[in-house]
Amino acid sequence: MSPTSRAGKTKFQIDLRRHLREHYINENLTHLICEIAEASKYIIHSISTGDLGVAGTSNLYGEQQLALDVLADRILRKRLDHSRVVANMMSEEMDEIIPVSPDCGGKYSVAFDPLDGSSLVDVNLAVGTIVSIFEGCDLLQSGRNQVAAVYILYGPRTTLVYSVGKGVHEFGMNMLREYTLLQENITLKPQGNLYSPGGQRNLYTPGVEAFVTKLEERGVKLRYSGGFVPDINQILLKGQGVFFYPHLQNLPEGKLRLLFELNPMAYLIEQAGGAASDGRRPILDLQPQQIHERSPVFIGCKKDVALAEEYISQLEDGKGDVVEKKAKT
Ligand code: AFP
Repeated sequence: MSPTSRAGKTKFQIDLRRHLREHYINENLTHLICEIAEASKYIIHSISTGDLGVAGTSNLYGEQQLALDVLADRILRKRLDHSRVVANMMSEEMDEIIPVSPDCGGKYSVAFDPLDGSSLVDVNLAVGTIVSIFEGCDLLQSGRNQVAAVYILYGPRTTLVYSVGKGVHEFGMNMLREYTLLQENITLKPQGNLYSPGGQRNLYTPGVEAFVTKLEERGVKLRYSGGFVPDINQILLKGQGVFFYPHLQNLPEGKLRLLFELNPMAYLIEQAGGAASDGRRPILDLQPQQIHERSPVFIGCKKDVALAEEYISQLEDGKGDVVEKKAKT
């Protein structure tokens, strides 16, 4: 939609549905993203009023499911199930893909983490919902094939960030519980001055240890909340920084899940001009072999991610000395 068509409107009056329509997004995809936004309103309610206890069940990873995990999962699944535009869906809380419609035409398949960081709710830290969207029925595709990614951050304010491949845009929930535009076309600088290091430092491998030491020598500030959504949101909205949950000596595949956490966030960060790598290749180029696959991740400013890859390449894959100038390209 041309800027003049926004004549007389402030950006805060541009709601999510209008923004999607301005970008001529397919009606079904617009409806799907708006349904995800609607579901978040019920998740917010469950966070502020729900039982913080355990649900007495565990997910495929053997992690205790909190009552909130199960509740948030049910809310999102119900919304997607009734949306009429979903073919298959897969939740981090479930063991297998949930078929919704055998007809793939014009429909989407969705992988989501309904409440990422849920263990932080009982200490009142920010948590989020992460959603990855593919066209058609196949969820075991490389992240490069996603057509959209969305996250909702339940923090001091509730915000929603999405991309359909035409930039990254942020919305805030207003008093009427509508999402209205806060920022458009969010971009990252080539290099940052904050880092978000996951995992235990004493278990870092030589390349990762050298990478972190280099960041610290550069005077980069440590910002880590234990929640992937707030930590990535901070990097996006500050326009700089690098998050990593690397391969560890005792955990070569790292901790974070490829389909539910890494693919959607890598899609958004690349759309914002950043990079996301498993330490050796782009996250979005990884071909998942099974739905609950994990991967190491270095995500954020391009030069910082490239520097991590250089140290890992030189010190772990035996490719000579660290030639930092290459990381500056
Ligand atoms: P939970 O969903 O089990 O709280 O894990 C959150 C998470 O998957 C991701 O949001 C964080 O970045 C990462 O784990 C934090 O892991 P550590 O607690 O090991 O730092």
